[in-house]
Amino acid sequence: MVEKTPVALIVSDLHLSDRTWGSHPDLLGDSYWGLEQVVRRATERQPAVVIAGGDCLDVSRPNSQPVSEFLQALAELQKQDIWFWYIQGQHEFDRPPWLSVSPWGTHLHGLVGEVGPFKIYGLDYQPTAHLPDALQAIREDADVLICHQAWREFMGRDTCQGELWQIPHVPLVFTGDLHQYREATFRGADGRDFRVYSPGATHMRKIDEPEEHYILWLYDDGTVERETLRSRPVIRSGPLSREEQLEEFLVGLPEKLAAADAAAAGLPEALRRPLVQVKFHRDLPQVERRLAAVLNETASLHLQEFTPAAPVGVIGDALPEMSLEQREAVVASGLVGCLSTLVEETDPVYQDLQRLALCPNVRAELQRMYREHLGEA
Ligand SMILES: [Mn+2]
Repeated sequence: MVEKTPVALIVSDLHLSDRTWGSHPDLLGDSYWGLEQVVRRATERQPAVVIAGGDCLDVSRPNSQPVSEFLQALAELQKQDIWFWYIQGQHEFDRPPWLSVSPWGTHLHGLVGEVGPFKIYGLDYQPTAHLPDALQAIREDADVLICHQAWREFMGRDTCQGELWQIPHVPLVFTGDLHQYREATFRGADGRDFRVYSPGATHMRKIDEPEEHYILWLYDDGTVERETLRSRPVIRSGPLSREEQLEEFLVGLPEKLAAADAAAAGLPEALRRPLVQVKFHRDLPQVERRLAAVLNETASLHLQEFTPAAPVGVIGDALPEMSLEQREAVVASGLVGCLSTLVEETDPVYQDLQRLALCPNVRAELQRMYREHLGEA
């Protein structure tokens, strides 16, 4: 069977930067590898255009390497006559956009790009106050929107800039900003149904983001297909409340590390180092030392301490229809363990609640989250 030729490769939140986590300088190269995979797959499948949905760069005052890597990627696409269209996210926002230093690539903001049967309209990140007008200004002949916003339907009421149903007339929307894959159908104010895709980021930018990452292929019949990118391996402990749970995790860890190493075959050297996230009850003794003894510097360790669970009577009574045994299991898993009984783990609300549950200072964390969602962090 002949493989269909895609019209466009769609990617978002490449966040080109040397390091992802200031706290873990041993983790390098994830964002460059994301871009490399994009160029490689575009080279193999030859879409007419690569479209980037914002946050191509991580900051609006980047150092030279991210810019230089992007220039090389664009030169490579130019050599093959694959267009590159982009919009800006809040992270990289500048006038003129950084990517305009390249002769290749088109800043699609406010323009309609015609490719295959599509007329694709680009909209840079808009602050809340400007979004309604910007949406109304989407050109009437456009049938695809590429944008970069926090939408209420995906991110919750308190942190959003707008609501997807406000988007006029286009039947297909791609949005950056949510570092998570989503696809859903919504009904617009005009009564039409339209499809929305969030490709998610190309790599993990925060410890609680999903470890799966994707690019999207758009075909001329309007179908969209996702393809998994390869990423640094991640091992997560789940909440460890009791000594037996910690012991079990430590015993099983070498096997998990071996599996992670096998899964990392073929990745660039810097990405083969797995990321190990361990959430533990603060009363468990010497957790870091015991983990370090097993890891022997072969992994990047992210520790998250949590505080004691409330007594069974407090949380247990509020849990719906569970046997005493199930309740005890949930309560023993701590505050974080309880969250998953109330909110789906894939729900962004879950991630926010989890952050708040694990942080030492709720007020400071809320302020940080507020700034992040405004794009000021
Ligand atoms: Mn982003």
